[in-house]
Amino acid sequence: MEALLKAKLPCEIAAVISNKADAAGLLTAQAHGIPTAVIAHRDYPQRELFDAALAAEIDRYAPDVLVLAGFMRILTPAFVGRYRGRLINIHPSLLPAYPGLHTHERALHDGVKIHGCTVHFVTPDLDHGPVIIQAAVPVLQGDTAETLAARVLHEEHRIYPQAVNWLCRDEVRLDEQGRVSLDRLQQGGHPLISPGLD
Ligand code: NHR
Repeated sequence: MEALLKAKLPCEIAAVISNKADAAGLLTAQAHGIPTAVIAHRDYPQRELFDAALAAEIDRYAPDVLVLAGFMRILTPAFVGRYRGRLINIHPSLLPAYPGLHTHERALHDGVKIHGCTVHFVTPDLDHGPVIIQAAVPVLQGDTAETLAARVLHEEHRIYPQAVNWLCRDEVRLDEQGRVSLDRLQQGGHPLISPGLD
């Protein structure tokens, strides 16, 4: 979230909303003069009721775009459908590899040599929404979950502002078929070989 604030995006950040009253991002938002709200999931006996309260709070601001950042509650199909094509998440793996939790530990356990992060549209299918942008990083000898997480996080802070920028400018969209279309030539795309060649 801080990386998004620093990125000087072509949009106004309407509000920061958390399900946890002690989320650090709330204080950061307040320090930037951004309105905040807490909708505590524990106050709601069912996910549908939590999501309805969350949507009601969100809709007070009538945002064009919704950005999940460290948001850890699975959202119901009704919620996701309400914001179709406008709701994105960043996940710390190269999806569709390692959906869910503890991605870095699982990558290390499997011995994969390339790991990374993915920005995707949120759909009811958890961590399987259409991919907008990904960054790959090498897994290095001696990596722990912490060192690997830090390497991935550095790239998260680069690709998430890019994805939000495209979405705010209407340069990326989710089409009727559920595919991502981007109004740009896909450039860059450098190969990553890990470990490197001799
Ligand atoms: N909701 C939908 N419908 N689809 C997605 O792709 C979502 C989503 C909500 C959150 C973020 C995701 C991640 O990047 C995300 C993607 C939480 C869980 C989870 O198991 C899974 C994936 C993600 C976030 N949550 C538990 C739950 O019962 C609670 C876990 C906890 O509180 O620590 O909701 O990682």
